[in-house]
Amino acid sequence: MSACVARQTDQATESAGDSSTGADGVSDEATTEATATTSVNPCERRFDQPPPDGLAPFGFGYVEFPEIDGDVFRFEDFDGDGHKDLLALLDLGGSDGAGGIYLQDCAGELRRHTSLTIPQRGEEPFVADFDGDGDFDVLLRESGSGGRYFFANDGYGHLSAPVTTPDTEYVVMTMLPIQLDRPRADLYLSGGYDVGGRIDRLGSNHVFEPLASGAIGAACFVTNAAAGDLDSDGRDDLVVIGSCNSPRAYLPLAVSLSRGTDLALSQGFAPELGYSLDFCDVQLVDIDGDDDLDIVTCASDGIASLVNDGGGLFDEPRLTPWPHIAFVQRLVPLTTGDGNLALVLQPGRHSYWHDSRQTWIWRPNDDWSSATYDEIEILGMLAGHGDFDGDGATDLAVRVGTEEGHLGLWLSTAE
Ligand SMILES: [Ca+2]
Ligand SMILES: [Ca+2]
Ligand SMILES: [Ca+2]
Ligand SMILES: [Ca+2]
Repeated sequence: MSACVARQTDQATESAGDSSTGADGVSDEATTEATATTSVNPCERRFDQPPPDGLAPFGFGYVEFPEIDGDVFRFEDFDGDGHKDLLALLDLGGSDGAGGIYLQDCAGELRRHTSLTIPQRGEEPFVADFDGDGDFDVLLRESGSGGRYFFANDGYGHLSAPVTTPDTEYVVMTMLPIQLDRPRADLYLSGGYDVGGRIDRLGSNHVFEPLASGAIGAACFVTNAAAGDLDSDGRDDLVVIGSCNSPRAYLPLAVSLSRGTDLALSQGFAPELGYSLDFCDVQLVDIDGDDDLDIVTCASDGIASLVNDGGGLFDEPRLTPWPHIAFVQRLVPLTTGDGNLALVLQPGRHSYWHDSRQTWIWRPNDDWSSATYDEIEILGMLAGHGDFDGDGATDLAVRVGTEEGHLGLWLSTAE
């Protein structure tokens, strides 16, 4: 945990003269809303009373922020002070999209810092350093398109007006940041069938340009993807899942390893597995404690896991049967208070046929041959995850409320 430091006041002073909401849709509210912060003892977190069947029995505390509206939340250190901050986004894809950055102090309190107006079709946010200047920027995908809106961070958590990259010439199935040349993040875009995929890099004009293209990713219709350094060479690698109507090329799960600023397909797992891998999050997490990233996702009959040999080569998928898998689209790995890995599972946001707030905590045995699970009440829909408080363990953000959503945080208290 980083040392407790008082919030610097120079940034608030610096931006005090810029309080208007201009044509760029970005305003600064640092000074006007600073007093909203609740005062507690320095570096002691407050917790609200969690439900008895929530995540508290698994080593989590709960804190709710009714004053922070949002449907989607992301944690990163936007002002570079060592504390993760919050990006909260509301009504993505709708006509009234809005958002803001909240800075975190060492007591875990959040103070509204900047607002942003979301372009009408902006959705699916990504936070990464796309321009390589050492701070976290924000990218929104244009709904149903390959278009993008880029917001540059000035290093202090103020975002620029969005710069638009036009739609691509082909249908983009999936998009995600990938670090092939750290600290800069590029953007992976999957096409379909003969298109393959593409890596785009942000240009100096803040518009993305193709960097590499070809059979990147390889699955026909990529439904989910994840990037992480699978072979420990310092560059991100790529895992995609998807489906394809052309049997010859059917690769429900494909692994591509970085080769410079390109990616080369290294493994594909094919339909003779007897089940499909599709439509659920892919997560890269060390499931066997050997310090390399393994793969976890959903299969048609349970949870699928693939173990890394340390060099980015994977064993055949291992299936842990689980009866409720058909409803699951959201999968978040976290560590419970006993130090073991668990998965939090929820139906997707658009699972209208099902209670999208239904939540399970799923805990595998040592060799993942079976698992125990409990249905739990986490008070909202999964809306983000990451290490919010800097203790190295994953925390969960939930969207609380049925009409307007606000932030609820499940914070790991495991030492
Ligand atoms: Ca910060
Ligand atoms: Ca940046
Ligand atoms: Ca790598
Ligand atoms: Ca591992």
